[in-house]
Amino acid sequence: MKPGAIFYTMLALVCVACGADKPAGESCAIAAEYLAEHYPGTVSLDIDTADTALSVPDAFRVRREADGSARVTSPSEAGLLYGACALVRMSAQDGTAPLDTVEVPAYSLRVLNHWDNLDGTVERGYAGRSIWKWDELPDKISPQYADYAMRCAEVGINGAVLNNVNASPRILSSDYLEKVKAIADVLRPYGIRTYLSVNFASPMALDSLPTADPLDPAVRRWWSDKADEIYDLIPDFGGFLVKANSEGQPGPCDFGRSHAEGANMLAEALRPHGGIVMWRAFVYSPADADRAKQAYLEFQPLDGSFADNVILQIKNGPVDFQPREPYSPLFGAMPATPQMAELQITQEYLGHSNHVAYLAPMWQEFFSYVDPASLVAVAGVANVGDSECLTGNPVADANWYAFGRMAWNPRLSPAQIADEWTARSLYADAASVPDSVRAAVRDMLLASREAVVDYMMPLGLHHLFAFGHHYGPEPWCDVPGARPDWLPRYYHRADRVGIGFDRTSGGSNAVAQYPDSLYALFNNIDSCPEEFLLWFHHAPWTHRMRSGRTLWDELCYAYDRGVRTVDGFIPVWEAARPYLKPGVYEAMAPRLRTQAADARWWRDACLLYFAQFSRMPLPAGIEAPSRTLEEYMKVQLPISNFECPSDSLLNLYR
Ligand code: BDP
Repeated sequence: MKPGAIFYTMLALVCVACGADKPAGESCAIAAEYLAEHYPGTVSLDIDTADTALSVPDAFRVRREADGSARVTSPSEAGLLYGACALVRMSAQDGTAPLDTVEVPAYSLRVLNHWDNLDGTVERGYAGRSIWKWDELPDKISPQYADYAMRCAEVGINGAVLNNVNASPRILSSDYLEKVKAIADVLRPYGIRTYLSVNFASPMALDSLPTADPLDPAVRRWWSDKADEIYDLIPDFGGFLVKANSEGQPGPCDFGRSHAEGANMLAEALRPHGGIVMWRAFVYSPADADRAKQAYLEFQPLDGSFADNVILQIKNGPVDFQPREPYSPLFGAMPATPQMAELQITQEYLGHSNHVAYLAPMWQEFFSYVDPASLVAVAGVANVGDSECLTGNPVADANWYAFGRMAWNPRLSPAQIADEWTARSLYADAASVPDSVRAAVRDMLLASREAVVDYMMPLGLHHLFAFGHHYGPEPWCDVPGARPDWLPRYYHRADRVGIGFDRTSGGSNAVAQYPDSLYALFNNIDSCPEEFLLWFHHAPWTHRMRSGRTLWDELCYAYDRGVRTVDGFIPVWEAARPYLKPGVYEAMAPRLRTQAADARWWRDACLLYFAQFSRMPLPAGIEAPSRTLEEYMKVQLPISNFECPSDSLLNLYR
């Protein structure tokens, strides 16, 4: 349904959110404006604190009244805004409000993590520069802030950590806090609380304290004064996100203290104000022989020792946002510690903003192993920047949308989310799209992440990426002096016998970190799911797969399947062309060609490289590589972000 002139009549929007004798609050006004633009009928928005089904503030009810008008109720104004957005979403198919629907979010905290630096760059960001214009703030407010906030509100995202986890101490300087306040003031009416990533050594960097030891009284006072200063400016400030003792960041271990001691010190400073600490479990050191085990080894023994306003934020997998990883065994292993999942929306390891990779299936897979009820919150590393569409390309928005929808309800199906998103964002007039086109586009989205897994690193392979930019293949990569656990060979371990990382009881025994039933499943090469085979096993090239093929042949077929799948995206896109919103076809068509070319590059480079070890020929039906391994090994991409809608990145950078 299109809000055209004839439908564009908000006849009687009654906003009584704040009581009959008070003017409606700002969130309610935003909801009204949104409805006026997107919903053709009459709606009333009412605060309701008596409805027991609305068990948390963000919950809402959407109902169709006898006269055909719609009524949205919620205990909070933010809930009314979410309800208004849900009404638009739910009526998108047939133009009518649902009879009576109640929605209660799975988590009270649904937060985006921006990896934005104060110099305007975005770590692992592929959507332009930072949306936060630190140089202009607090005086100038970019209109993109409100656009961003509305896009978050549409899917119920209610928190934003503004800056990179590799945090500059300067974010806590008084000058920057004024800028943060200006952003927080824009986000607040959209139901979004503001959070900051903090550098653990901030007291030393900003005020020359001799230490950042969390047990030092002067350090504790510094943090508690800083919290007071922040809350004076931003009374609903959410709290801190911390990357400590990881990849060179300072942390409590530098002072002989534990992660719990560090987190609890910050928690104590925030507690009087109701703030929280999200403490990341993303730590690894070359100390243990298997990087995949390290977060568990470090954190599991600390179960029960964190303050109750600390949440442990754990990446979905045990290594680092690979196209496919098994879930991190830390989930569920710390029953006395609140935990949250960190998912990555930005496509650091999935083709940046050049490849289509719809991530809802990946997150659904995660939630099939990790009970959503065992978590207290979900975070997503944002794919937002200052590009016109905010996400670098218009289809990448599907992942921002899907993240928000799954943070609200992790049991939503990827297909339903895809249908909602395409109706809202892709088609000019969803009702006029033929079923065959709609189904083909949906199938393309649903197949896309698996296609990336296939053409980059199938069967449990991981981290074959080029050093630095994580875009192209470099299974051969060798950087003199680099930590071994940053190099692909550490992970694939290809040799004359076979390929894969032996994490079984006979190898690194990482498998023992999983519950018994999964331990048994993963540890045995015959029962291990084949999508995780080379994650857990160093399997012989001749290992017989369930298809009857050898491992080598299966690997070749998987790589080739990935290429063929993305080849198939191009005709789907052509068929969808007449129905897309303006500019969307043009933005994606060259990217799909790049993706198809990159998929060949991945397949050919990896297979040529691994063939040196397997010494087996490509099976029948697999396209012969168009270049030699030596040629692929010469490819150099620039380290900086590249947005590259061209026929082949490979040709550009040889
Ligand atoms: C890795 C990224 C790196 C991040 C790090 C993190 O390559 O840029 O700083 O994770 O999550 O995925 O801290």
